[in-house]
Amino acid sequence: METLVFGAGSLGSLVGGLLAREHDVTLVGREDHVAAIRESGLRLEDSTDDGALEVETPTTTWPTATTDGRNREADLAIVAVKAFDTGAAADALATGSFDAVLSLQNGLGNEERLADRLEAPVLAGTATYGALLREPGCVACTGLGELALGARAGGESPVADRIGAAFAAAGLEATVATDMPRRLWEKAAVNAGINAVTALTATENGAVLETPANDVARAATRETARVARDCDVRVSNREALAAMERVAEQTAANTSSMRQDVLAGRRTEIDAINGYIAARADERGLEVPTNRTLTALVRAWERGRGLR
Ligand code: KPL
Repeated sequence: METLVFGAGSLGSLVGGLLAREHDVTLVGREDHVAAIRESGLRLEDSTDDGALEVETPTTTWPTATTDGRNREADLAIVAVKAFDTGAAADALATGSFDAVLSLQNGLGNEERLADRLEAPVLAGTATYGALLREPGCVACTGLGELALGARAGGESPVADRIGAAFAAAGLEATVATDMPRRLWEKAAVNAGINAVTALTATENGAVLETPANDVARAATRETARVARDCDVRVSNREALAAMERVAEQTAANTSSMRQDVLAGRRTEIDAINGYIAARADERGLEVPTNRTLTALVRAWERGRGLR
């Protein structure tokens, strides 16, 4: 399976690198990372207890993420760019030809943006692997997780079945799921609880298990489940809270992606997480004060940094 990974940051490089054990993979990512991979291949390190993921992966690369995906052809394009780059990724991918597109991104609304622009079927994906770009050319797997993919509106998808089988052939187990909307909202509920709280309090994920951060994280997660249900996606408060606290426990020592962005002085994915939830709640006349406050605080930080 010829695969283009568009947005080879930490997660994109990890998934692409693992797929490259069996398939032709092209990584499209940032210039320094790409240059390092060109020079000596992609190094995947295993920082979990498992000790099983150390591989050297030869890949082909291009130097810039949002322009050089143009006019490419592949069986599959995996979109792993930051949520705010989804529009630019869609524009670039629209000039190429792909049999299927798989979004492996944080937040909600990414698949719709891609599908609005692209002819190929767009699948939804969730990945709960911990991944960290240690240095250009080197990505560490900091937590083994689950990968799920399927039709973005839910239900059976022969395209998803094919891609799931291709992932399995590379030793990358992926659940082919018929309930992607529920999975996406549950993941959003996890991210809504953990990401902004850890970014704003400069803490690791485990901190949201302790008061007062726990109260804020639980409120954001509960509000998200409420909005999901109003959007006809069945996520109970209990399930969402259990998922958020389970992930916080399993990744207690990890730095959330939003905190990583803040530490690096980069724009965050707040608009696709708490901001998206607040916007959907607005449309539906629902109150989500915690998501609204977290969104306002992170956006204020971004404005102060000239990032928006
Ligand atoms: O997905 C994550 C993120 O950091 O964006 C969590 C689940 C919070 C793990 O760090």
